[in-house]
Amino acid sequence: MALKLIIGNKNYSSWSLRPWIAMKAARIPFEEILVPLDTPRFKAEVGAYTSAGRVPVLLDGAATVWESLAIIEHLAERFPDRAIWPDDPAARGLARSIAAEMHCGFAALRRAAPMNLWRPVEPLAIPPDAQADVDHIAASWRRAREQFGKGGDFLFGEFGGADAMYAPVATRIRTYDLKVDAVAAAYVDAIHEHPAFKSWKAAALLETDTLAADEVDWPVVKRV
Ligand SMILES: N[C@@H](CCC(=O)N[C@@H](CS)C(=O)NCC(=O)O)C(=O)O
Repeated sequence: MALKLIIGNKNYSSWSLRPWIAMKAARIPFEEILVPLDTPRFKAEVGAYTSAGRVPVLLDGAATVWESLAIIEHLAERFPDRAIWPDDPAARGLARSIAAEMHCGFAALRRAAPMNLWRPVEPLAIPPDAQADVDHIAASWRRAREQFGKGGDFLFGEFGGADAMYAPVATRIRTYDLKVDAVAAAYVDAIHEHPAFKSWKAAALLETDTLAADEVDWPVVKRV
């Protein structure tokens, strides 16, 4: 039976992007089911799969998996030949550590600079705790790139689970012109050049539903 991934809006749903891009990059076929966020149908439709009532949700035969990182772990187990995590235990340990940190952390950055793919690139002043998140993320990226990233443009060379977890952060750095070092800036470019990301973003730009909470210029909605 084909895998199904339930996601929210492509412009805003950063958690949905994570498993979606992990699956596309790993060439795992799946059916995408988009349920628009903050609509009357959302709670009913998503709630039918999990009382968490949030996306993403992966349906894989008898398995229903939610939480973006749990989905990526499920995929790594289910498709062991797709190198979602690095083979080398030291690299894998770092990849899992930073992926877990993303999953449970960086609230200040997420609050100050929501993913919003249709907003034109314009600088945004973010508070010191959000900049501290950015600085720590950039340090993790530098560590991964320098120690394990020689085989490609992504954190551990080829695109993998850690890149999937951080792809939305790369968009926040780009959209709000946040201050990062040259290694992080090059990595942000690599994410934006990935064909799977380009295809997600192209679909996002066609969307029309607006979420006030994710528009930092509200009530103005700036669109490219
Ligand atoms: N920790 C969860 C976060 C999921 C989440 O917050 N998803 C948002 C969309 S990006 C959502 O479903 N929001 C709808 C709601 O809370 O009603 C994960 O990793 O998947």
